Amino acid sequence: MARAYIGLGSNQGHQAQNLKKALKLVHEAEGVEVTGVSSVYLTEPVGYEDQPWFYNCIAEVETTLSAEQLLEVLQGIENRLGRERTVRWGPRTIDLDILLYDRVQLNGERLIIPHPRMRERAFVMVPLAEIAPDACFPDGETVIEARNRLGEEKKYICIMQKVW
Ligand code: A4P
Ligand code: MG
Repeated sequence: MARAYIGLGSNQGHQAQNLKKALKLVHEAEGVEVTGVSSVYLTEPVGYEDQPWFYNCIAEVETTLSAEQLLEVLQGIENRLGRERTVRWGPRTIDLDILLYDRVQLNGERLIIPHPRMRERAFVMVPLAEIAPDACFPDGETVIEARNRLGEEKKYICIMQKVW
């Protein structure tokens, strides 16, 4: 059994509903159990800025699936919820990224773990630190240590909306 953290993001359609539906489908997937979910955060778009703000949250899961199998499940859910890929980093109904998978380091063509840009991103590290401050990166750094290195670039609002 592995413990993994999944980043969820939505900035199109009914964002809170999209997060809620995605969480339900993740939990219903064979071999995956959602064991925790952060608050939902309203966040300024990073990368491609000419798009609506995002709703972001993090789910903790326990899974018997390999990281590759988990990615397949997540991509199936993205497709089911109507994700269309147009602009890289552009608007999306739902984005599901594997952030951490135990303390595994992977540099595959289809899958890179830890998610390459996560440590610089407040929209990932703030909600992750809320539910898993002591979780470790493969190099031994904890989530709270990485989050505390982010400084004051905290352009987000915590919406205490229950999606789980
Ligand atoms: N891939 C490799 N590693 C992973 C992983 N750990 N988890 C591959 C998931 N996928 C992974 O992803 C492209 C390819 O990455 C996949 O085919 C998979 O094999 P994608 O979801 O199709 O495209 P994307 O999401 O546009 O690209 P990417 O690289 O995941 O984008 P990012 O870096 O996640 O950025 N601003 C705010 N405030 N909130 C956001 O949620 N999200 C992005 C997306 C940009 N700005 C944002 C947010
Ligand atoms: Mg993605």
